[in-house]
Amino acid sequence: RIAGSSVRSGLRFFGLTVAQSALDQSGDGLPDIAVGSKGAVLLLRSRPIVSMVTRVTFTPPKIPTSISGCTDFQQITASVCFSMTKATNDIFKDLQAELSYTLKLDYVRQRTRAYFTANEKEKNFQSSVSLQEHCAQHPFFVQCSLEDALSPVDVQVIVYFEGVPIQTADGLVPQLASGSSKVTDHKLNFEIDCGEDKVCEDDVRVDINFSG
Ligand SMILES: [Ca+2]
Repeated sequence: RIAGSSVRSGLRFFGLTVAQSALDQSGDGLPDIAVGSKGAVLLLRSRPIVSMVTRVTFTPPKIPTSISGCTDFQQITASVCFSMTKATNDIFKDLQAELSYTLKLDYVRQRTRAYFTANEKEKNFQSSVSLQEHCAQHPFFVQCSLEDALSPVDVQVIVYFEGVPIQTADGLVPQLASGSSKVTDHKLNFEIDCGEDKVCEDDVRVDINFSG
């Protein structure tokens, strides 16, 4: 339901008539609806819809095993990439959006093992994206001599999407598809130490010695 007052102030009898078929009057490949009110007919244009995928890779890809014996900290760089693609078959070639996103490190734990700077386990960033992949590098640190160097460090990305008005289309604003996830989880695993030959085998032996 669209209220007349949300379209233009002073409209009377908004919705008096509604065009039966949705035709593309504006010629941008997206259907429009003509809605009549007293003394005026307004063309409601549908907005281009985009989907977005968030991808995170780490360098190094796993937390090195040397971390258990280190005296300082290990730096890891998260490469956060956003790919925006069109979900509607429109004529626009230069759709843009402003993203603000939050990176949360080891967020499932109360005592975090990763941080950006001292005690800072989450941070906000901004990025302008268009219809190609945009990546940004975010270095952070993993503590040394961890008590738990087995369960992965969970990194969460929360994205807030704001479409940039299209100048050539009277300020029509791209919209994010409802199916695009705004919150994504990524895992940073520990390298498993399998000895010098780098081959991991079960090496559990139990010696039971009955005596007496
Ligand atoms: Ca249209």
